[in-house]
Amino acid sequence: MAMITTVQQHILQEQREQKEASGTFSWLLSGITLATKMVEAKIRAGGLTGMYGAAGAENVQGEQQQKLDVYANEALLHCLGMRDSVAALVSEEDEEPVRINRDPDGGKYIIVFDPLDGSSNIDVNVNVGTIFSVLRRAPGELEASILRPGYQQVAAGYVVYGPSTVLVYTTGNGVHGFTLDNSIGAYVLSAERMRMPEQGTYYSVNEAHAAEWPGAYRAYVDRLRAGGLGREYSSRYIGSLVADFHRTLLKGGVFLYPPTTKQPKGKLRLLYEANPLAMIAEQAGGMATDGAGRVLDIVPEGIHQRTSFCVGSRVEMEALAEGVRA
Ligand code: P6P
Repeated sequence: MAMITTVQQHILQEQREQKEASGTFSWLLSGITLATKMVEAKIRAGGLTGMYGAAGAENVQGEQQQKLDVYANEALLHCLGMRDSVAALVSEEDEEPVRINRDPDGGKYIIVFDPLDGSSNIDVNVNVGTIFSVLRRAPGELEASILRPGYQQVAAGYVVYGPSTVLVYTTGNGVHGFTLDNSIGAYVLSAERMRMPEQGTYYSVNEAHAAEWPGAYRAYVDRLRAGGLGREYSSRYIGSLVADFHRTLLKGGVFLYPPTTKQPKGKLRLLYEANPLAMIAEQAGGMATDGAGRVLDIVPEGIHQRTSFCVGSRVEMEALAEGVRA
C-alpha cells in the first residue's frame, strides 16, 4: 500500500537535502498548519458556529474585521506564540510586530502572515485563504529583519480553503502542494514540484477599476482580449487573492491588481500577500512584478506597505513588461 507523505515529513526530507538547520523550521511549520486546521474547521462549519459577520472592530487597514479574521489571527498567534524559535510575528491584523522570544535578540525566525485573506467572501461561501512568509531574524534591530526584500524569504506558502483545503509551500527548492485529509487531520502530499504553465488562457483582474488604471494596463488587457498573444482568453476573477493565485499557478495566465487613482500604490500588501506569492510563482517558473520591477526586489519601507501586483505565466508577464515599460 502506497504510504502517504505529510507536510511535516516532506519538510524534514527537504531539510535533510538542504542541510538546512535542525528541525526548528519543521516545528514552525507545524504551528502554522495546526492554526490553519483550526481555521478550516470553523470555515467548514460555516454560519453554524456564529462565526459569520463582522467582529465590530476595524483592523490597522481601517477595514471591517470579520469574526473569522480575528479567530484566524488568534489561532496563528496561539500556535506560534509558544515557540522560542520565533523572534516575532507580523500580521495584517496587528499594527506592530508581536515579539515572541523574550530575549530582544532571541528567536531565529520571523513569521509574516495574512491570517485570513478575502474574508469579505466568507459569508457567501467563496474560497478564502491564509498566506505566510518566513524570514530569518538577523542580528540588530528587529524592524531591519522584517523590512527586507522578498528574495530573502526563507519560505513562503498559503492555504486555500475551498471544496478541498490545499496547502502550497516552498523553501526555495520547488513548490509542493498538500491536501488536507480530515479523516486523519493531516496535510498529505498531492502535488510535488508544481510548475506554472508557460502560457495560460485566463486573465484575472477587477475590470470595474479599468478606468482608473494607467493606460498601459488597459492596452494590455485589450491585447489579451484581441488574441494578441496568439490565444483566446477568458476572464476569471474570484476576488479572493489566494483563490485567483492558486488557479493561476495550476492553469497559467495572469492575475493583475494594477495601481488605481484611489490606490496609486496598489491595494495588495507587499510583505504578507505579494512577497510570499511571488516567491511561489518564481519557484514554479512564473513571474511576479509590481508592473515595473520584480516584486521580490522591492525593499519595504513599512510592514503594511501596499503594492500593485501582477503575477502569472512567463509569456503573459513578458508581454505585460513590454507594454508597461513602453
Ligand atoms: P477588489 C480581498 O479583500 C483582497 O484583499 C484580495 O483577497 C483580493 O484579491 C482583493 O482584495 C480584491 O479587491 O478591489 O477587486 O474587491
